[in-house]
Amino acid sequence: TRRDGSGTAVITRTRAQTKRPSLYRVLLLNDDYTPMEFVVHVLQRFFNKNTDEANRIMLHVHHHGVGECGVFTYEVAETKVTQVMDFARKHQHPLQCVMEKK
Ligand code: TYC
Repeated sequence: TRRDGSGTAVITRTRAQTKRPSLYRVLLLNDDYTPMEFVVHVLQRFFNKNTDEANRIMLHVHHHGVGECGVFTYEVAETKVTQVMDFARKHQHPLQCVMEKK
């Protein structure tokens, strides 16, 4: 126990190791209407994928229904989902982006 600047008692406990943050997958979902080029652009713009990787992920989603764009901490994953959903809505595409705990 120590006292802080105002004299308040502060109790701290030691821990064996600091906890690593939980990780979340950000996923794109397939639909019948969003243009393939738009999905490729999203992967390049928000997930920093090169042209080849963006096309590979887009085609994976197109054929399998869902695919991984990246793995992030909670706040970063949440920000990516919001950015993609806002961008899709702005362009009037039904593209869906979601996150799931790893
Ligand atoms: N299925 C869409 C089409 O044929 C392309 C598409 C791919 C849409 C991936 C969404 O997450 C998606 N135009």
